[in-house]
Amino acid sequence: MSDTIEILAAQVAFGNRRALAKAITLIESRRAADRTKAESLLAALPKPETPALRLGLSGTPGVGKSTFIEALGLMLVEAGHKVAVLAVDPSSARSGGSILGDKTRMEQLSRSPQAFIRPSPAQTQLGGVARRTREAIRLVEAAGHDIVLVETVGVGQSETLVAEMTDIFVLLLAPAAGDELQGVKRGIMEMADVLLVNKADGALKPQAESTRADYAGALGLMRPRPDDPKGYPAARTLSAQTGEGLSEAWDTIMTLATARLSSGALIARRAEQNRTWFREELTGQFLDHVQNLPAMKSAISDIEASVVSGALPPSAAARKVIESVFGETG
Ligand SMILES: Nc1nc2c(ncn2[C@@H]2O[C@H](COP(=O)(O)OP(=O)(O)OP(=O)(O)O)[C@@H](O)[C@H]2O)c(=O)[nH]1
Ligand SMILES: [Mg+2]
Repeated sequence: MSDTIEILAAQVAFGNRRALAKAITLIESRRAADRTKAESLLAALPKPETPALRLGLSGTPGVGKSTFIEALGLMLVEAGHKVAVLAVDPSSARSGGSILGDKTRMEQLSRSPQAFIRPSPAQTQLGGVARRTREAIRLVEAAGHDIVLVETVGVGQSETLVAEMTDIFVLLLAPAAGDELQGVKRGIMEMADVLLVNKADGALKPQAESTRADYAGALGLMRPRPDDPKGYPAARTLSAQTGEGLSEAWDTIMTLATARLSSGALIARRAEQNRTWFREELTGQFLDHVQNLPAMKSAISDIEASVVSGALPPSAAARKVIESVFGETG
């Protein structure tokens, strides 16, 4: 390992913010030489003494995620925690507007020396986003952040991705008119451990409460997770803007976290996540490796034209390529 990587690892572990930012830039890089360095860096990091709490947070645009993170983050920092906020946005829809919004909405938190906020880089591949975020979690934990928030905009597959790398998944919702469940997909509801109906303030307060009751009813119909304490998944109301209900929401999250930690469920979940991560890395690296074999490249270019012209079906052509490189696959 090179000296510079060893020094960078030590600086990250010491809690140096510039080193942390630099380390995250390194793991985000798609250059092959940087990947090798990133792997050495990750290997050189010390394990945190106590596991940090990894929280996933999702909610549709405008529901109040940034406002919530700002309020919660400041509350936690005041209580002596070190908080990291990472964003997952595979669609890279987070254009100028949102980043600008985040800068103003998380203004105080982003100025706190006890907080570290890293927006999502523009990335196209879901796999790349997953790797980058998991590795960034490792880095911020090594830097002493004991609470890691992973935020995602409620679109498509990103919730699954975030739920698969966190200990507890929180879904932020808006007060709904009528008894509609806001078209929240069942799969997303099933992933949620804590549902928080935000904006329970002013004129919206009664609506937020009835929305909470509707969701609580829907949650009651779903199969509880056997290891979780009674009452979970839970639904609460809060106002990220006024702070009302914020500490109760945090208590709801912490009660579950404590229960999962003492029952061993949290450690078991992480072990399973490590297994999934390893399998995904294996598949990804295997693909990269095989696709870059010279024999593979030439076999592909030999056959591609006949697929394009319609002379060969794609499936048969793919099999032919693989057999020509690796022999009969049976
Ligand atoms: N009344 C009320 N408004 C809120 C509350 N929380 C957030 N808002 C407002 O809702 C709007 C959106 O808030 P954001 O925190 O930017 O929402 P977001 O989920 O981060 O939005 P995106 O980043 O675009 O996905 C802003 O105008 C906030 O001021 C709340 O608790 N009560
Ligand atoms: Mg936001």
